[in-house]
Amino acid sequence: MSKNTSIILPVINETESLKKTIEILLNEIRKKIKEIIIIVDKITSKESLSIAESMISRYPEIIKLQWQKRKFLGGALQDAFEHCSGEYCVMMASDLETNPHDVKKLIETAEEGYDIVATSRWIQSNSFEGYSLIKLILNRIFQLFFRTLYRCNLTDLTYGFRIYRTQVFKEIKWEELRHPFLLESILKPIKLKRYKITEIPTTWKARIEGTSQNTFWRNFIYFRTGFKIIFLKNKNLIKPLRH
Ligand SMILES: Nc1nc2c(ncn2[C@@H]2O[C@H](COP(=O)(O)OP(=O)(O)O)[C@@H](O)[C@H]2O)c(=O)[nH]1
Ligand SMILES: [Mg+2]
Repeated sequence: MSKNTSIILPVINETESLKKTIEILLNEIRKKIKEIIIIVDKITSKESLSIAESMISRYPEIIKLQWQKRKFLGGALQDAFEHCSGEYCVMMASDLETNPHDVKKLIETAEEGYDIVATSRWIQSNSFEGYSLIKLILNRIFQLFFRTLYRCNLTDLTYGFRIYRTQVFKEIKWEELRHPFLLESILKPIKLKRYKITEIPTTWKARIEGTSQNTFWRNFIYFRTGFKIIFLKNKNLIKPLRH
């Protein structure tokens, strides 16, 4: 399959890492990419916007800039997915924490016939670089707990690095505007049991520029999201059909 994938890059304060992400993607999988959507907010830095603009003027036929209407990371991703025109879309970051070299494998695996391919930092040992020990322990407990609750075999439910058949995004009703959208966007498809989902190993490396938009304490809100979705009726997870 060629030129069938849209890639979403949310940007707040990334500069060199945004540039490098795009360069790696275009070097390795240009033939597969239909579009790269850079999604930005009012708070996106001037430096980031100027890098985005210079990349767009170099690759005007592939890269697009989109201003988010909804707030926060979840809102940005939901806005961006509505603009995807590829058959598949990739959710990732532009801070190089999500390894752009793994996008090739994500696309190849999706093409084997999956609706969603997630990545996991818990398949191979030593996949985290620069992650604090306390976060590592809490993350592991969280993953084990929610994979048992949702009776699924995925090992990394909170990592926002996945490929989706774009249709999946258009069908489901999304609610979370902040980072827990990264959890909602896998739990709702799992709960619906109508999609073919798998995962591949990946690595995580702490960013070397800019800062995260998430705080340590906000990570606990993921529990609320995880519990809330298990009690929702499946018919309430799907968007009503438009006539
Ligand atoms: N457009 C947009 N991008 C965001 C927002 N929040 C985070 N991002 C981007 O999404 C990616 C992941 O967010 P980050 O803050 O690094 O979260 P963390 O890796 O979970 O700590 C980064 O590339 C951010 O710049 C937002 O509100 N709007
Ligand atoms: Mg990050």
